[in-house]
Amino acid sequence: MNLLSIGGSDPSSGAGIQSDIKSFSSFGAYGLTAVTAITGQNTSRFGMIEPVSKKILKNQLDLLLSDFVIDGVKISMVYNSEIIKTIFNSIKKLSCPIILDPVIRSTTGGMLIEKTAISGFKKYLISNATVITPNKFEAEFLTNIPINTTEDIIRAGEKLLKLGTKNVVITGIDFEKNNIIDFVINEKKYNLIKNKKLSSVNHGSGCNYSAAITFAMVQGKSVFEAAKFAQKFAFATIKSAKQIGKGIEITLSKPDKNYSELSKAITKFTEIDNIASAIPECQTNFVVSKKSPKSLLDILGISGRIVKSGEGVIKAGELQYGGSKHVATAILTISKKFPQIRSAVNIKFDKQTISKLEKNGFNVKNYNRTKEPKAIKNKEGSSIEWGVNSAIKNSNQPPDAIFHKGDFGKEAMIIIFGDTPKAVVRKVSNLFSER
Ligand code: PXL
Repeated sequence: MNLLSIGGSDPSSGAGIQSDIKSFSSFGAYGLTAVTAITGQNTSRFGMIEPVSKKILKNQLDLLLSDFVIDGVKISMVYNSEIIKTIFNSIKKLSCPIILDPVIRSTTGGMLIEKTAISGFKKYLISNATVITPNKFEAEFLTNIPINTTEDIIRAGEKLLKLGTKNVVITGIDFEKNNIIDFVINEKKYNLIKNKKLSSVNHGSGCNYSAAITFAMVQGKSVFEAAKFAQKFAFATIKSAKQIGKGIEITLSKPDKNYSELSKAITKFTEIDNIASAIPECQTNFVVSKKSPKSLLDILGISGRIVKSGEGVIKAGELQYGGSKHVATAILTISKKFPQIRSAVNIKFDKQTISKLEKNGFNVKNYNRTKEPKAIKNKEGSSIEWGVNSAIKNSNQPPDAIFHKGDFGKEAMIIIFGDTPKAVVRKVSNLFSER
């Protein structure tokens, strides 16, 4: 997934485009940037701002848009009218989600937009946004509605919707002593998302929030689900904030261990002797899940597959949440009964493999695809759920493997399960290394 951040440079990397690159990579997305302005700032002081010329901004955007598939755009600091129009001219060609973080003022005091640019900001950018994410101050500033009650929030949200944006998320409402509340507002509906208030002054949490909602919207989540994801992410970055300079703390995202664990296991998998013989026609995916997965988007897999290449195998594609459908569905299903099972890989069906698994003392289950009810066969994606459930129905022990022998036009398959990617690759390694 390629995400483009259009905004200002913050040399402290706490906010701005530098922070977005960090956030995007922590989601496994690729971060592109177009700089609108250069700021001089550190963790104590906001210094100068120098907006870039429309010529170089246009050049950055033209070159990016002509080369990369842009899956989502986040716009933050835009500073002046010229920059706003230049951005508008580029993004009007795009059909991906556009998230606008209407930043007005930095925590350390710098103004991030000129007063004279506000009307153009509304006319060209708010009007074209999929979601805008003002905090309380920004919502007040943009609507001239002082926010003291829930009714004020709804009124401010509706006023912003009238400008053309499809959704408004007003963040950081602190009416309650111990909670912080975000309001998701669209078409006369509103929803609240609550979290514990963290009493810390920090640099970057707003940028982290809007980067996260951008990623989640591009994944296809609803605005409400995307806002929940963003609040969780921003909360975690505040919790792991550090005083890196001499002033306020910079928010930090902890690396997602699933990426490194799955990456390592995939490399080990590709190094197993004779592993090419284990790759089925439909190829192989290898997945790991977050704890208690709720949808395929909570399961990290390969956006392509593991494929044969010459005598060996290679990973074709990137690790991505939602990157696998079939193997991830098996995990989603099995984790409801055996929550400790978080990882799986599919390999080619072979009688020898099954007898070896059984000889090694592994718990092997199976299902019969020819017995699959018609209604399930006809429902896209439900075969695996049905199969896995029927395979583990009478089982009190988590399975190490589940297989089926195929059906007309359906390839036979084995899925190897484990608590971690490392455990899964060890099981597979046992099967193939001594053949
Ligand atoms: O947090 C908003 C923000 C966005 N972009 C840049 C910033 C800031 C806050 O300091 O400096 C460049």
